[in-house]
Amino acid sequence: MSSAPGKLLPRPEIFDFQGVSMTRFFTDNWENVQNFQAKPGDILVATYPKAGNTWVSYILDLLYFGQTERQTIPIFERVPLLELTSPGFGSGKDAVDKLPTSPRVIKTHLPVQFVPKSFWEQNCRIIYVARNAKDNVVSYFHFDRMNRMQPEPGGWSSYVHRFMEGKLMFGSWYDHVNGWWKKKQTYPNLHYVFYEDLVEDTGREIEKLCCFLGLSRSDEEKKRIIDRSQFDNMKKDDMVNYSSIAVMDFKISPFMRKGKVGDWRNHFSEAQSLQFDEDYRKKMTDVTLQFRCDI
Ligand code: PPS
Repeated sequence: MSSAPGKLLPRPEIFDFQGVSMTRFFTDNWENVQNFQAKPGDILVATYPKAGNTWVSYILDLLYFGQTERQTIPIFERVPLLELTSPGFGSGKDAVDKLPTSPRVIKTHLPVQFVPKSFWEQNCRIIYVARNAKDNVVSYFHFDRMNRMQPEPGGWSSYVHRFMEGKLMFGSWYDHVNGWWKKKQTYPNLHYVFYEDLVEDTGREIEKLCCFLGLSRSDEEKKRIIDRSQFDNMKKDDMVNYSSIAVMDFKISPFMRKGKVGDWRNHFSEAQSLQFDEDYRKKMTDVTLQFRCDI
């Protein structure tokens, strides 16, 4: 997987695709992605963009494969993004097909209705990671500023409005987190994780992951994984910090940016926050799904 050619690409246009805002990098390979053949052991890590996918993917990689020579392979090759296809990156679906590991850990940002049906047919284990809307939109804004494979973000104020309208890549955050939350009611092999819980107590969440995956690891091993997957350690590690991706300009903003809960306070004005909250209450009517914007 070479990253260099991507640097020359113009930023993609965003368009409505079956009711969800998408770019061609995630729709060009649509039929192949929809026909993807999952294996029963596959583990899907699903998130709205910037909700902690890389973190959880890395934890799973460490839980299953430990500190082997795998640690010299970039995380986006160990855990490919299924729906991605671009001249610089090739096809995520092909990359998954070529994965030699068992289980295969697979990344997706697809809303639940777009997940290839073989995942459900094979009863695959799925981990969904959700992050509070305010920190999620902040992280997404900085990502879109630095990543030329994403549509032009424009200014912060208009960006927040487009987030509220569901007009960013992969569509509405509100539909995404709710759609996956509802799926949990009917699909038991889905583990719903909150980014804020991971930040608050990574060890506790790793315990829950082990329980869900039926894994038992020694206390020593779990301590090592907690340490390796800490923000500062991941930020330093070129195999997980995305520093080898040419389309990302870390001078604008690094991939491993802050890793905090509550950074939204440094971005939202009081008026923006009030307007956002009012709109949020109208959209997030399921009282069983609660997020924390501070911990
Ligand atoms: S992507 O591009 O959609 O796959 O991004 P994703 O990995 O889902 O989310 C990136 C944000 O997760 C933060 N992150 C972490 N936070 C805390 N601890 C650890 N270990 C960690 N690893 C990744 C990353 O910094 C991005 O959030 P922001 O707020 O921008 O820092």
